[in-house]
Amino acid sequence: KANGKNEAAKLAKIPAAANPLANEPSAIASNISYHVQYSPHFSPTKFEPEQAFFATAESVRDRLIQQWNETYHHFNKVDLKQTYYLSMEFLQGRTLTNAIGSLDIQNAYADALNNLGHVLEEIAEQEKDAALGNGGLGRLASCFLDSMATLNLPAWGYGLRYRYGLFKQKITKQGQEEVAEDWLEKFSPWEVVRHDVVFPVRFFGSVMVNPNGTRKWVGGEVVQAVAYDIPIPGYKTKNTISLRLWDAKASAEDFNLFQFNDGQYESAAQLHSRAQQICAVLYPGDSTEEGKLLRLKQQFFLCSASLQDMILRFKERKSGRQWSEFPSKVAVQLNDTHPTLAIPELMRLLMDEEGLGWDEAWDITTRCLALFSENFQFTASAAEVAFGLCGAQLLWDLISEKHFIAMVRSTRSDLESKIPSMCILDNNPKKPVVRMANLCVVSAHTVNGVAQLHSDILKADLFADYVSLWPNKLQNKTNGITPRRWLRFCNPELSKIITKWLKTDQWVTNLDLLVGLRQFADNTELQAEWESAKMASKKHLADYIWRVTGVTIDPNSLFDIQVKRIHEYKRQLLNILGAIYRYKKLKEMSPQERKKTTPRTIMIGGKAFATYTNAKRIVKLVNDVGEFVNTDPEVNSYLKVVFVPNYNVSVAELLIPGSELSQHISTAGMEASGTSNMKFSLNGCLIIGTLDGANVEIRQEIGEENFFLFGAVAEQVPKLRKEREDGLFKPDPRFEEAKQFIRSGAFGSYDYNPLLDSLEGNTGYGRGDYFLVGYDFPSYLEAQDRVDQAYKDQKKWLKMSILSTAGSGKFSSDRTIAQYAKEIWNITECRTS
Ligand code: B1H
Repeated sequence: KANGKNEAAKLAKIPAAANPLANEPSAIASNISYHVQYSPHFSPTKFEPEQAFFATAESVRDRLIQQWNETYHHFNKVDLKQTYYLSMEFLQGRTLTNAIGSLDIQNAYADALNNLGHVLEEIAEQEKDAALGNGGLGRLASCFLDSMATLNLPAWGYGLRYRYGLFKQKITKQGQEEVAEDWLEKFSPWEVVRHDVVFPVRFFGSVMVNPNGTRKWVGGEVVQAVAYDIPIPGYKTKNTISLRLWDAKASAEDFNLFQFNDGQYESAAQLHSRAQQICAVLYPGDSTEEGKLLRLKQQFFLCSASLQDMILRFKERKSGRQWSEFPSKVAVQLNDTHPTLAIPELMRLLMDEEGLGWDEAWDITTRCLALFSENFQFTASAAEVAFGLCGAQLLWDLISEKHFIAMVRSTRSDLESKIPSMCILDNNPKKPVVRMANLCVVSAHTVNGVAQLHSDILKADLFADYVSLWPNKLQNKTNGITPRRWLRFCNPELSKIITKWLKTDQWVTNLDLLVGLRQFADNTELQAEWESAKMASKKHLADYIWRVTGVTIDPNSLFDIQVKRIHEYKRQLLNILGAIYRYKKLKEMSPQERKKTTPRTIMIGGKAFATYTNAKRIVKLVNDVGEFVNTDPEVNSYLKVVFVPNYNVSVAELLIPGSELSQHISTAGMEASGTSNMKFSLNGCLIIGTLDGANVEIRQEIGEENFFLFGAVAEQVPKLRKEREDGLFKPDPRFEEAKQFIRSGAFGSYDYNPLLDSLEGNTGYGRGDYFLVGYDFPSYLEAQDRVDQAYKDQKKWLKMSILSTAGSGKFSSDRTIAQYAKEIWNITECRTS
């Protein structure tokens, strides 16, 4: 441990390195010492872990900047087609370990820090997660950036620099409490502000049409978008790409000095404070009209600034080029429908700022854009956004769907009756709305789902009419995860074993090589090593759980984990009802019988959206069940239930290596893909799950016998819901027993009735059990019995675990991104040598 003051005094005596960017521990130590002294952010007397973290990060950044700038110049010079990935979310997590791992200088940094009296792992834990996202959608964006960099692809990410990312979850007696998390409270050592990259973004105002037909959008509110870049290093390659995050700022002229001097301080700074609202928080509540408008402003801000930046780069890279070249230089990928306003904004920029005609602008726009759709529900009103930002007439002109209608009529008269539902605009004269999903499908050259099942459902249901119009527009690209963060760096013990048995570490960038582990799945030596790595991770996790919850868990019990956003369709309720049933059965057993059971530790973690009441009730229930079960001395050595607070990327990095079973138990047909299922499986964790999202493909890859399957399949779901509605469903007595136990007040005085009512049929207070928890409960319990049996045979379990890892090669985001690059974006490698 560093002794703050003395260490700081010693730093000044470390000699300057001849080459501060050399990767020897002594040069690194002197570089760190340099930053403590000459990039000071703290008093000069301290060199405690926090100060050491910032100085270490700055020294890593020096190394990154060098190759980052080279990549920047190289992309400019070679001028290949480049992909721009627009996303409202990026869930980056921590950067330090990932960066030094990618630069392949972990050991040198560990030694350098040791010499300075610190331990690398402890220093890394000082870093705050950059949580500019919610869950899977945002983490996918971050995994994709990692793969784009590693595959040396000319590609960039664009997002927003939210000051408060996702809230910090505190668990109190009331359940979940949200606290703003200020990842920029001190500063982020990774971001670089580009004072020269600033674009105006206009909101509201009006449209002036000149006599010659050209338009000018004037007035309204103009906010400056300022670029902040974060380097994204590829793994063991020089290529380092950018995540460009926009911050919103009013200009000095917008500060009303006259009003200020008149004592009207608030109105003087009104435009400044309005600008600041835009990037204040990720997902501001949208139950009010103001909230809806703010979200839309955020989306437009991202789209407008990013497109202006792309256009400028297109012009700067080569002067005097033709607009027709634009689609061969620029590919824009929209992450879900949130950045849909990129479509009318690109049209506007091309027509009104660059003077192109509608047809040419439309041709360019549609050839650049691709989208992947995440959501099944977006035809509903939630995705229909009222006009407003730039005036109905302007939007109407830009996306002018008379072209679309004319095209359908002239080529497919059989679709005439479908036109009203396929149109972009809902022609309601009182309150016209844009159907974002339709706008995307009509405008993008490709739309893809994120797992095979999801893509099939999109084609069969939501987009069926478009499929018949454009048979090749809809594609599938099954999601993936980066093996760097999600195995190599978060689970170094297991990684070492894999490298030893495969006799190469090439699997880190070619994950298909993992299949080579299959031939050793029965090997007792490998099994012993596998078991001891898992045990080490479980102990590490048990220690963490004790620190954050005060609950002691037994590393010899089966570690069973469900971590993801809390949502009714993800069915954490099914999990907890199963736990309650398990508790009741344990209670009924004799001590001898109990001894024969498989001890379990059930861990559940995740955040509930602040206004999603039922999700918050689920959080409260899990906590209450935990408190009850964990303090029952008869049972608590056979069952523990733990709610893991504040689930985020860095907590996931601890949980996943220590997991043995994980639950991916959504109602079939409702989870677009899921990506944590891939992370768990890659780390040798077995899955209990439904045939939903990417589970289907994971099960295919790792083998049916290694997957604990249960539950209804997607095609059955509508019929089962109908039966539930018609009162034809007879619930299993075990389901009734578990619910009854909650109703009895066993878990305290909190009113769980509204939650339980959601599980009843449509009669009385019942709300129909839309997510079919009751229907799937018996088969879930049976699958859990199979888990308990399998765990008793550790040799068999270890084999299944090895086969899970061995079969996870397909789920590398390198594979996903290579497919996007080839089949959608049409971009090729651009390696910086
Ligand atoms: C996913 C979202 C999402 N899809 C809107 N869509 C949100 C949409 O607060 N909002 O407004 C928040 C999130 N999130 C997830 O994307 C899917 O549910 C997962 O199944 C999928 O694996 C993931 C990545 O594709």
